[in-house]
Amino acid sequence: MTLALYRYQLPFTQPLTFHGKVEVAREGLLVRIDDGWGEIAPLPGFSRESLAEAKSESLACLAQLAKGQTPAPALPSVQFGFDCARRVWPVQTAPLPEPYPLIQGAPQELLKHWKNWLHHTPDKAKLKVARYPMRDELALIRLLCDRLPNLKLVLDANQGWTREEAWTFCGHLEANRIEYLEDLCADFDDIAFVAERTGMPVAIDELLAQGKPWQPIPQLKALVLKPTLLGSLAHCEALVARARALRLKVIVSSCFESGVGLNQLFHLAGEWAPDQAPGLDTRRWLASDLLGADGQPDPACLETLYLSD
Ligand code: OSB
Ligand code: MG
Repeated sequence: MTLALYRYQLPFTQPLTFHGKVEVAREGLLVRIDDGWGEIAPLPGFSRESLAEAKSESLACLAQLAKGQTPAPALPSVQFGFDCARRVWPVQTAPLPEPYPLIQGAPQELLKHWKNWLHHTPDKAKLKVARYPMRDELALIRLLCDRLPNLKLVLDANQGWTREEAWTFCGHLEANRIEYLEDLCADFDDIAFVAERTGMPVAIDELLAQGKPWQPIPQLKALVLKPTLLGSLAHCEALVARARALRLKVIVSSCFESGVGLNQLFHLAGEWAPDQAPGLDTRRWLASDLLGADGQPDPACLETLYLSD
């Protein structure tokens, strides 16, 4: 049995902010179990575990595997990586819709240079909100909606608003131009309060990963699933089943994983939500990848932390 753990670091194309933390590169781990690979990459600001904690739990799990035991990791990113490495991946059949683009940057800059990027924007795109002054964010939304009449926007507040702020912001939006608003506030009660009063379609993402309570309300349209944060594939699959029963959309979404994790997320999106454009446009923000020409992780990009035999 081949068992291995590697570390990687991939620079971002520009510094990105995760819950106030500015990061210039993505760091993570790859686990190998025979010919199966998995990615373990806690996202600073989003994951509760650090990379160091994920590394020590991964090493402990590999030691158990080496002894013929079955490891049961507790950290979400480690659960996801080990589940992927041990999974039998069925051959993908149906094509998946293209990921919708993730537009990043300061509204003032995006507004200044709109001619360079706006015409590349398809009918669904995602914008982060609750980061800059509300009037700048609203000006950018107005530009997008005016110039692209077929566009529907996904707006993600990353729990950044109080219910009053969310209510004020939503008062300036046209519900029919909004695909949904992700994580308006930190608690579902506040999201429901705003959604019920403004009629805005909403979705939950981080709230699910945090294990916070939620209920179906008529304005709830989608569950956004980030397996790196949610953990085991069984947990993700239970949420997919819940979404199906409630007729909610499932959006499989990434946490800036490398090509290894992203390809697996594409695969999972094809199985769990074949008709939905996935939230996998994070690849564009990584300056390089770990995959060689053969589609396998390139050893030259990896630092070996553990290798059996
Ligand atoms: O807020 O949904 C988020 C990526 C990393 C951390 C948080 C988020 C994201 C994304 C991924 O937005 C892309 C997507 O969901 O479309
Ligand atoms: Mg989100």
